[in-house]
Amino acid sequence: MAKHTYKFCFGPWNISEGQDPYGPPVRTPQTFDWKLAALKKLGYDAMMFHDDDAVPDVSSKSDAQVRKETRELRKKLHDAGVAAELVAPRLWFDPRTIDGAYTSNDPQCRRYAIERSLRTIDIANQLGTKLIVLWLAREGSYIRESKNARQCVDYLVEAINRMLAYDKKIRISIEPKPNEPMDHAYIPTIGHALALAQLTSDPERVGCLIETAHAILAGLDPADEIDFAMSFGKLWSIHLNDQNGLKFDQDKPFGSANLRVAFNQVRALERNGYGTRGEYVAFDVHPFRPTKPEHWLAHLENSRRTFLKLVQKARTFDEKQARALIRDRNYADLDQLVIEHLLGK
Ligand code: XLS
Ligand code: MG
Repeated sequence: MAKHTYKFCFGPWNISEGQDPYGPPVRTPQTFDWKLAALKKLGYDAMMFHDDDAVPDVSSKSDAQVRKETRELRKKLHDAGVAAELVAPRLWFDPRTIDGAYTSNDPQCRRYAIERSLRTIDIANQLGTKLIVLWLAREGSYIRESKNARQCVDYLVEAINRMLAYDKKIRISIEPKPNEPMDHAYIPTIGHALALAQLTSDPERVGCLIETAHAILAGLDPADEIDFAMSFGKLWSIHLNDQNGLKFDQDKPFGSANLRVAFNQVRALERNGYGTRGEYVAFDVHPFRPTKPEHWLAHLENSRRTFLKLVQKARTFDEKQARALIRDRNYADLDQLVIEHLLGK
């Protein structure tokens, strides 16, 4: 197995304030500068951004103002020695995307979504990254009869084609999630994302991003999603976290709910050489709501710690014995081999 080192990343939204649908924030927001300093202190390598993490209220600002603020951010990142991994348009907050962004029934709203995405590309270019992420949050339906799903696939392809034509060098990673905030999303899994890529004008530049919790919410094993995406050479970023079954999107620390599922994700990343082509390991994790401000970074520190320990577990797993048990079709002992390896001495 490859013995490369990994590079780590998180986004400003991962130092969150604890709001949920039933209660307000419970921690006072920190400034961007504080978050960048925290990222440095934790020894992470890169930060990921939504367009409005880079330029707050991006939609209400002129092109010149957006360029100016992005330039200032670029300098901050440069001075801190921190890379920008990716930029994602945060389309799901704006009133114009209330019924979907690229797949809204209203042509003006669809136009807004595309124009905002092109601006995201400008921001990414200025920050020195060619990776654009699309979490297709509101591209789905609350009730099926409200939209034409066949038409919506065409809308998604049209939006992606506009982005690909706007900049011939960008790559787009689709981050699928099966539900929430919608009842059902149009692109729920990696298979859907990669199939959609084939309909676009440049399939080579359309790949995916797997988030552990989203795969689990789709009833899938994230390790299999990793192997599938990497068979196509299309896993360009990953959001590791955890999820305790079919609930709301929990974004727990990596390995928190199911260590074995986490181990298998690391094993899949290892066997496919994830990271050797410059990809980052990002943790899309959130602090538990009761977290005190003085413990605010623990979920990020702990997720990386667990990840690195699982890398060691993947590298020291007795592959020879596993192969022998597989040959003998002795899956009971293979199961126990994994359990005892994870339990340690
Ligand atoms: C939300 C998504 C989001 C993306 C980037 O669940 O994970 O945070 O990672 O838009
Ligand atoms: Mg994510």
